[in-house]
Amino acid sequence: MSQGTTFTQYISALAAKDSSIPSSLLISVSNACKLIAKQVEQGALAGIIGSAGSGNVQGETQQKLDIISNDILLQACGKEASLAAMASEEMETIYPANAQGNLLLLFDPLDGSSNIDVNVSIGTIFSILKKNHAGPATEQDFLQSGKDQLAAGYVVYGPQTSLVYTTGQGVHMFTLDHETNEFLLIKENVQISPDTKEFAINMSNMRHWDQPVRRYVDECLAGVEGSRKKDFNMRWIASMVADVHRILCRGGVFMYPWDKRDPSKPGKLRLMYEANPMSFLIEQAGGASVNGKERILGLPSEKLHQRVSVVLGSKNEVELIQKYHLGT
Ligand code: AHM
Ligand code: MG
Repeated sequence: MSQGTTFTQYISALAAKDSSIPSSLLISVSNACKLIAKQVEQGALAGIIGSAGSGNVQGETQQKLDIISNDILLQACGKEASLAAMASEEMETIYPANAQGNLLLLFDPLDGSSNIDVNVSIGTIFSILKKNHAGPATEQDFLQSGKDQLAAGYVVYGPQTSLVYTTGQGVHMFTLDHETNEFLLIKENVQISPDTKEFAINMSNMRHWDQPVRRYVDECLAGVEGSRKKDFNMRWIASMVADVHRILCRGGVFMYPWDKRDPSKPGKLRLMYEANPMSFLIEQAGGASVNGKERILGLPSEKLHQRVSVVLGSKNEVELIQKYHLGT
């Protein structure tokens, strides 16, 4: 479709040919994100900066904007007839919508919370699943493997507000036009280059990493003099949405691996509403996404707020890191 097509037109045209595309829910999510974008832009002027003084189920301090964004998504999507229930990083258990609905929506309403107060890019991540039975949804219905997602995407609130999504038919990017308040198509079928000279990881955790991650990063740092024979650059935004957006735009590898700070935790990031949707996008764009040894989209999901180690991005780089983990 031509540049400038609105997200609503784009998704409606696809749904006219393929009824499995959850077009109405996707449009509701995009509308909620426009409202969140307004709050983000206003910042202190809207009184949204700072801690809410509460904690979420993961024991993390909630920011005002975490709660505001969560409420906006619940409100905007709750009216959607096709939606049975929602689950969020900010809610302990599921939030019922319409018992007759056959879709499930998961989201991280405001990813990169530590960047809200300092005016750095943040985002909303979402994933849509099918409910596989009649009657009200249960938490168990959400525990599906990532490969069964119907749709996934994110909105990044940065210098531009951009929406990126997939329904398993490529990855498409839209940017919010403030004149018309519409997301307009800027790029179809985004592809990630298989090779890269850029990696993203929180280096302050280096002493806690496992050997395969250390080996990979040490080799990147050795540059042209080392075994990789090329210099690498490093970026870490501390907003997964912004780091993944950069990788979709110009390649790279993102890692939030397991580390020894809390050995019982499989990782920091959450499988259901962070790693799964991002892995769907990355694979659809020709990249790869693993937890170290295994493909993230193939992992069984055991609980709503399950954590996972994440290595994703340019295919050849991710495969090399996977090889180091497998010891092959
Ligand atoms: P959040 O959902 O509470 O914002 O946490 C997830 C974020 C990711 O966006 C980002 O990659 C990571 O946490 C940054 O963590 P750290 O501050 O440990 O570098
Ligand atoms: Mg998050």
